[in-house]
Amino acid sequence: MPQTHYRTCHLCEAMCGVEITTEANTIVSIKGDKKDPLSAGHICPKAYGLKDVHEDPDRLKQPIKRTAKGWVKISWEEAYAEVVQNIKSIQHTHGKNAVGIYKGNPNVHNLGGQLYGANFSRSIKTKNNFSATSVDQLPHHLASWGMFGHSLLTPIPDINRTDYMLIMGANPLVSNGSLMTAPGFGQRLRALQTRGGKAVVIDPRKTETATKASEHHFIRPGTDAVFLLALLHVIYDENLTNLGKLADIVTHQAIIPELVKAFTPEKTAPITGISAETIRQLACEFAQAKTAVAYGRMGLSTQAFGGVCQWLINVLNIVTGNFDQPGGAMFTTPAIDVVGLLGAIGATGSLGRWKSRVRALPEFGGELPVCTLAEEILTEGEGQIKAMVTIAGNPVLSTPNGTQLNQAFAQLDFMVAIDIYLNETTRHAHIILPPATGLESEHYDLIFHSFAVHNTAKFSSRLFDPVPEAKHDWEILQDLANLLNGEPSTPQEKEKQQKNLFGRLSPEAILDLALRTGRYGSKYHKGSNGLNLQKLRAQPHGVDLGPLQPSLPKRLYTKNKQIILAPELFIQDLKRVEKVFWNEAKTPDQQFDLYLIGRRQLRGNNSWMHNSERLTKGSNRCTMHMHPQDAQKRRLQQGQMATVSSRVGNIDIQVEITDQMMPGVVSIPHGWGHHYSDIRLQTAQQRPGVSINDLTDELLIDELSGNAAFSGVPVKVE
Ligand SMILES: Nc1nc2c(c(=O)[nH]1)N[C@H]1C(S)=C(S)[C@@H](COP(=O)(O)OP(=O)(O)OC[C@H]3O[C@@H](n4cnc5c(=O)[nH]c(N)nc54)[C@H](O)[C@@H]3O)O[C@H]1N2
Ligand SMILES: Nc1nc2c(c(=O)[nH]1)N[C@H]1C(S)=C(S)[C@@H](COP(=O)(O)OP(=O)(O)OC[C@H]3O[C@@H](n4cnc5c(=O)[nH]c(N)nc54)[C@H](O)[C@@H]3O)O[C@H]1N2
Ligand code: SF4
Ligand SMILES: [Mo]
Repeated sequence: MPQTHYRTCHLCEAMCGVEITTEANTIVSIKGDKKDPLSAGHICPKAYGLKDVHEDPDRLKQPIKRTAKGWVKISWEEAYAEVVQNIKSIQHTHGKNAVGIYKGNPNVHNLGGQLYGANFSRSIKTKNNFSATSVDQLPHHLASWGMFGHSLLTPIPDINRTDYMLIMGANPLVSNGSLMTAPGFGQRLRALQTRGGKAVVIDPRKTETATKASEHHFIRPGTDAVFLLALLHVIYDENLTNLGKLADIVTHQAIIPELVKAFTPEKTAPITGISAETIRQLACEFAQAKTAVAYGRMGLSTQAFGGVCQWLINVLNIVTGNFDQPGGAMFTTPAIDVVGLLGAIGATGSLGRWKSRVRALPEFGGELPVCTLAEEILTEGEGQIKAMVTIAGNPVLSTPNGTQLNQAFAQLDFMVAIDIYLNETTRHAHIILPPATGLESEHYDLIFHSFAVHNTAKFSSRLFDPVPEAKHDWEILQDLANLLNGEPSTPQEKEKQQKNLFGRLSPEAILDLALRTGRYGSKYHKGSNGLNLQKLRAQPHGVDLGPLQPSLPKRLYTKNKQIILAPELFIQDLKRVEKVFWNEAKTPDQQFDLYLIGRRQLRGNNSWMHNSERLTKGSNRCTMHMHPQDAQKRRLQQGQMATVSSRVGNIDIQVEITDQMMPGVVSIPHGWGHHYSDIRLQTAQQRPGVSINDLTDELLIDELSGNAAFSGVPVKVE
């Protein structure tokens, strides 16, 4: 008898509802769940990846250890003992900071990882914490921290109700939205256009989103800060500001016109490649639209002025009256308000409490920028990293100058990876601890419910039982934390341990507590409406909690519940913008005469789903896109191999000539490069591709936040 199971896909931020049919314990179909209140039936090709990962013969199910004779299976007890012994002895000899931690993207899509990750990190007590945040959205956090007082209080574009959407450095038609959980983005875009609205894309590539949008303009990579300053210049120049109901709670209003004064459309056009006329048109349209929202994502965060860009996006929304208003940028009111829970314990973010040892990059929210990880391992001296713990991350492929990190990992005294695959990063581990994953896990998205364009709550029970000896991420993290902490030796320690929820409760129990005491919880809403885990389990499609609602000033975490329109750190950083762009018009230098940018692909998920035949089959996708003019100049033909080099390295890659690229800019997807013979990724190795991060440069960063600047890496092509 076929059975039907409903759950939320945890692979990306879109949180699509899926309907999975099984027969005799085998998946026979995966479809979109039409009754899902958020995704209404939408899924992407990766949804079938749920089956592929579940059934993948290469997926690890038991701890393995690297020995002279290759990888051997060991018991959990043996693995734990060896991990704990090594971490303790290295910390004893070299100090706490000698152990580094890197947490990758799937942690954020994992209930247990989210709940237990911090507790685990505390048991290591290192300042060398790294994560994928600093190759991704760190500038968003910085802007929120500076302006709203909480690094996670993230404004979300209310795409369902807006009349005008300015999309910069994002390709939601492929990515399905990021810091904007918006499954079925294409449909939402069509609905926006059908109701007479307009979507404008600013991107150095005419992306899938740009093709469907109302208008697209090429921009020279890395110059968005200047473009945004010019938009604001016009808006002030033409008296188009209108703060509306926020006027009384926004500080520093007078300083913005001063800051943007010099950035005239005429002066900035040669820098950005967007004409003065277009800038004027876009600024007026945006400010005069009934409702409008500016949204900037990866392409804006991962550039040298990522922080400034995300700040200016917020400023643009605020000064045009498009903030905390339907159709503008709004905050969610989720069933479990992670932002509020962290706020209640004062965990609102931090900057620069300590610096990295080698390059003196600032701490942010307890982490250091990952672009400095390799040098922290390679540079000798006190505080050098001697051991690593990686958790659901593949930084050899996902962080700048992966070649260097690959070398650095190879010389560690000890490394343990909590991961489901033996891949480019985990091959350096001495021990790999593989968790149960995906369809074997219960799931509630703590993070992306908070970033969604509509409020819902959805719980997924597990579909399959993992192998009997399996452990979930949270169990591994908690077991290791307990072993590292040891038995409490003083009454105070004992009391502290007893108070620690994570020592006593399962993820489901914590989830239930958080739901019951949350905004819609059964503690406050008696009768049938109040949420708790039992109620949510009984609603397999999830529950609809309504559209985004205005919530200011209550939600702010700043001192007087005010929005700080121009935080000092951004005012200061504008000097760097002026220095770079006013002094030397930003043109590539003579040796590296092209700009390199990235390209996400619909049938890929960062680096780790290429072992699915279904997602990788067909013609080679790891290609370099290049404008016909640039190809002609270099006498390159369609499909030919070319060598691309940057300051840090070079790769050979097939050329795809397309006028969808801005002249002078080339694009390569990330997450490829599965060519090591000792990795257990049999399908991926048939189409290994090459890694763009063997070209990206660990020295190219947003100096303010420490975030990697992937956008616009200078390269040459031969
Ligand atoms: N050049 C360039 N580089 C980029 C980007 C770019 O656009 N351009 N994008 C950046 C962005 S946005 C991100 S988020 C990062 C991602 O960077 P990472 O997080 O470092 O890399 P992923 O490819 O997501 O690797 C995920 C790892 O988690 C493992 N995994 C999967 N599921 C589970 C699970 O349930 N439990 C555990 N323990 N492990 C699991 C996989 O096997 C894999 O090893 O890459 C960044 N790198
Ligand atoms: N299919 C698929 N979906 C995914 C992922 C995946 O790997 N595959 N990854 C997930 C993750 S971890 C994330 S963080 C999100 C990211 O979600 P998005 O941010 O929507 O994804 P990207 O495709 O990286 O979009 C970045 C865009 O910025 C453009 N760009 C590059 N440089 C510049 C610049 O200097 N200025 C401007 N204006 N644009 C620039 C690029 O051409 C690209 O179109 O996607 C998520 N969804
Ligand atoms: S868009 Fe994301 S959440 Fe939706 S099916 Fe695809 S991978 Fe899963
Ligand atoms: Mo990401």
